[in-house]
Amino acid sequence: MSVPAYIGLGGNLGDPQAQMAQALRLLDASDRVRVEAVSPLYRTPPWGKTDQPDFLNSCARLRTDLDAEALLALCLMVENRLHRQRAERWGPRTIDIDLLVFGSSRIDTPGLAVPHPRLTERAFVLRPLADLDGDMPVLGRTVREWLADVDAGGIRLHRPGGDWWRGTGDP
Ligand code: GSY
Repeated sequence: MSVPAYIGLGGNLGDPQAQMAQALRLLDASDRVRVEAVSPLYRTPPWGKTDQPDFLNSCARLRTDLDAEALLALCLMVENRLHRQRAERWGPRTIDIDLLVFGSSRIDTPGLAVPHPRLTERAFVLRPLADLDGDMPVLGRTVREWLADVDAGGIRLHRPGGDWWRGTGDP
């Protein structure tokens, strides 16, 4: 388990908190991945297409011995297992899992770009990511520095702490 990897989770259809919690439990149940830390859960105004419900968003730091492509494939499997629904590109969705950062890797292939190219402009990612590792350098600045440059005004704390995703039942 050597590489720290950061993912962003979000959703605004159905029961996003339950879907994100189950996604984290499914990832943690893999013997190749450990969920090391999870940010608080935030209610965030929609970004991009604004005439849709608020999202819930969070970030998590994982440890994995998978490579970035395999971790992304696992995240997509988890989304599919949770019956992800998404009708339009920037529209509402039940669950979204984005691979944000994978160690110090910079990858830019047709299927995968890390660090995530829109990370530095999205307050709904930077706010929870700063809770996990505000001093982490990403694309030349720290997460906290990027956060200071975006409008995070509409973001509200929904569930404090890093344990909101832990359940008692099956993953
Ligand atoms: O992958 C991002 C999905 N998404 C979100 C989101 O997760 N949160 C907010 N607040 N707005 C969003 N717009 C899109 S697309």
